[in-house]
Amino acid sequence: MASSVDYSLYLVTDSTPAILGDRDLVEVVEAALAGGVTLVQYRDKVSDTAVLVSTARRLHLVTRKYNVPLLINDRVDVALAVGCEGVHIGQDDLDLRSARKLLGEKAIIGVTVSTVEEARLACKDGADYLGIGTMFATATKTNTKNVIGTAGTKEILRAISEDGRNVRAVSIGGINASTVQRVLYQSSDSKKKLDGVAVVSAIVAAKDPKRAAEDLMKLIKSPPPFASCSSAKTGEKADFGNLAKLVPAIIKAVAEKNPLSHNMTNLVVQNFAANVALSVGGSPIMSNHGEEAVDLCKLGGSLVINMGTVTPEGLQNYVKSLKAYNLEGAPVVFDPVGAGATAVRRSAVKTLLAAGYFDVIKGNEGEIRTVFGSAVQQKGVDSGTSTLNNTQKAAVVKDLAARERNVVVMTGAIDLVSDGERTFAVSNGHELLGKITGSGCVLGTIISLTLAVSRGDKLLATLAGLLHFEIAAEIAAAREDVKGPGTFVPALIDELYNIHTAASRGDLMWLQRAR
Ligand code: 3NM
Ligand code: MG
Repeated sequence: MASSVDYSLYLVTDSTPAILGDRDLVEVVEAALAGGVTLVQYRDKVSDTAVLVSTARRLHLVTRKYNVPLLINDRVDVALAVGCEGVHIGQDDLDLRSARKLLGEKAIIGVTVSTVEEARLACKDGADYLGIGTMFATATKTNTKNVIGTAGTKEILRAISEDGRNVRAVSIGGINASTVQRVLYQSSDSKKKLDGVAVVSAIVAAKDPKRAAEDLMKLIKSPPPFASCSSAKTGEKADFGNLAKLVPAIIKAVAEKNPLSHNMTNLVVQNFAANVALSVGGSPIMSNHGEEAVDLCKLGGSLVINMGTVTPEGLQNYVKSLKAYNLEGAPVVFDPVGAGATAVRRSAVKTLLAAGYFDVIKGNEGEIRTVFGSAVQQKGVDSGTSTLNNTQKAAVVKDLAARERNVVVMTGAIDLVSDGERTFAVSNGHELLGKITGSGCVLGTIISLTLAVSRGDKLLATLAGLLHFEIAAEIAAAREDVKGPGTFVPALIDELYNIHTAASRGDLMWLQRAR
């Protein structure tokens, strides 16, 4: 029994008025079963034992009708009295070994874990599955110990993949129709995927629990819209030369398709970013109003979220737009400007990573390391003093990209790019880029345009934007009329434009500089 359980859509019940309302729990569960729920846990922290047993008996009648196992939260005695299929125990409940002794080998026993240590112990003690949480902060259970997100969940999955018994795993906490696909996509490690998700309010509090279960199941069974912009196949060789050959076609496609680049960017660079987008053949719109994203995301372009002048209201607008673009499967670039400078910015990074999926994250060393989770103190938006060599930087970039299942760019004298499988160092560019404002920001804008026309390989799209920009900077800096940062800016815009027209003509001279 335990090994054949389907964990895809795991309903955890809640009988509190705030979630169940005045409906009958058994009716709600039956509707959810009709909608395709594959496993049910009766969770009631307040009722008397007699009520628990009688409700569990009624629930067991309907779960058996649907051939779905019923587990009881915490109460091994109730499970024994009812003769249902098992229990789910938390870290503060009866320990797993004792529960197993009482219930026997055939019972399904799951354990709540929020750390690698708890997960390892539960595996060792013979858990059938782990409820890994808390994925996102949730009003349903406010006393949870750790909000671990997709990154923390992935770490636990990686740890339990080392356990030979193939312990199963579900994620819990704040999972609903708008988050479920990303949870499954970003949590999964190459060696161990989530077997499913556990939800309370997304089904129990839904107006129509059957429909809610059906909708969730559909989402669980299909890849998220943004996965169409998928990265490399596992094990693919990183061949810079071969990839660089594909770059001109992408720059040409930007010129031909004139895609939209929706920038939610800082006050300093709006004008510069718009000019740069135009110079490479894009169609810029500077809009910081989150409500506009529902229309803009449908226009075939992409979004840049640049938190250079973040405000509380701005952050809410970023979240709205991010969700709209994710839903549409349209690419999003994240520029975590000054991420390590203040507590507000570090917190904004966390909020945004929990709110949606970024196809590309681009920043300097301090920013990327902050997004990765290192304690880095940035001064203003500068990178801060570097303590890493290039090999270490490349490792951070690769690990972050693997964790988020996206592409990460760390800019610097040498730019590092990775999709978690293939990692490249690009040494084009010029130091004058560090003497003007917004050079990193406008790179985000260019990458948004190459991503918009090349969704098949995000790493290639990112590399195309990066080479276009860095080589233009190199050519501009070498011009006789460029005397310093002031004259460099217009020259850079000109050379971005020149590469764009050269690529359209099929002239590839500029690309010979790629290194
Ligand atoms: N356990 P919803 S979170 C029962 O983190 C429970 O261990 C959690 O409810 C944990 O799907 C949670 O409504 C509640 O967010 C999940
Ligand atoms: Mg418990």
